Amino acid sequence: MKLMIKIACALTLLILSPLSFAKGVVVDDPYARAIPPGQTISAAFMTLVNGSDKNIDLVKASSDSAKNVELHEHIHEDGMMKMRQVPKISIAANGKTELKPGGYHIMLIDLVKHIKPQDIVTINLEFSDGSKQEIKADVRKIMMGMMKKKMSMMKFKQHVNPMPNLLAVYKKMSDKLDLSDDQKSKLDAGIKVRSPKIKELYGDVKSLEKELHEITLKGEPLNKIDQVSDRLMQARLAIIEGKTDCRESIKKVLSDKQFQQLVKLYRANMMPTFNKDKEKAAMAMMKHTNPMPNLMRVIVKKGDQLNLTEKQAAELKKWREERKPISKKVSQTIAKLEADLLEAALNNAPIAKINELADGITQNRVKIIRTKAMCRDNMKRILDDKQYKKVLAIHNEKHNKTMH
Ligand SMILES: [Cu+2]
Repeated sequence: MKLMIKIACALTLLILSPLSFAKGVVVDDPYARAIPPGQTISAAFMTLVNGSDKNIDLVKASSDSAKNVELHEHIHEDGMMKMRQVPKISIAANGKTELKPGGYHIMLIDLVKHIKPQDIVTINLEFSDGSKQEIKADVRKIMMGMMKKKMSMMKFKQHVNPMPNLLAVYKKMSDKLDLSDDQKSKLDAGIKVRSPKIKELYGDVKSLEKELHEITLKGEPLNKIDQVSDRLMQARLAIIEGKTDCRESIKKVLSDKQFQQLVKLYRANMMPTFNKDKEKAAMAMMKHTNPMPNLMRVIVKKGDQLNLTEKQAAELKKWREERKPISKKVSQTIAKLEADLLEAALNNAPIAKINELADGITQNRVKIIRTKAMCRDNMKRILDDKQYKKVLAIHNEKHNKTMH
């Protein structure tokens, strides 16, 4: 009898809430942006998946967490990112539409209470097919689209250039330097000449690292990897050289006192910040020092998909345990040398000292690339063809996902 009641209740619930088995749109991973205290506007994001063979529009959103809820999109206008209200957000038949920072979003205006990470915001969605859904968006800390872009550019610059960016101090706080017009125009002229060259070198590093990654996966031999690695080091060295040159010419234009002030401002405002989370910092450092694909990670994380024999598993484990501390140490050495280089450049060390440190960095960077290339070959030796191909497939799937 009890069971009957339960079933009856379940049926009533199903009939009362057609949303629970709505065939139309499925909402995936809804979340809202955490906001700083005092702010009353936030936004919600999610992926809308349309499982039907008709186009469906999201036509309305509401929430008891905000007095006013609007559908928005981001657009580029006059070189600026702007957002504006839209009457609907379409989801193509059997397709999906992603609401994400910098794109479509649901704007939560006049929040009735402060929302912070780990809170839940309930949002009601209405679709053009007449269906309605209540979703629970968890509140997360996320960066704005532009901010994210800027941050990733900054990270990339730190990745390529271990030298202090002294000209940034001039660009951002020249009022604190007390420069004459003549000095300013000389610095401006220097920037105009140098900046495109450095930018080009940044681009070279980016494309060479990509090439290195790709040819390693393609199975190119060690000597080919060495060649690309060599070109990569040339580009990296050219950046350090260019930046050293830049420091020298700034010194020529500024008085000693002004230069000291410039260094002081740099130290106070622009020293690169490293991650406080230790594990994340270590991961970031590995990425910073190693442009090669991390195939060993596939073995560690997805080894169960590879049908490894006991012997293979043991061999891989042994190799990994031997190598891991070595890679880690080389990576730490690079980090240390780069920190030394930054200090040397700021402390007005002679060019010979800078070159010495730059050489040390280069040698260790080459060492990491070599080690990783050999790691690939050793893995190929231990695994059979099919298994190795599977490793590549898993790696590529993961890599392509994180690249987008
Ligand atoms: Cu908006």
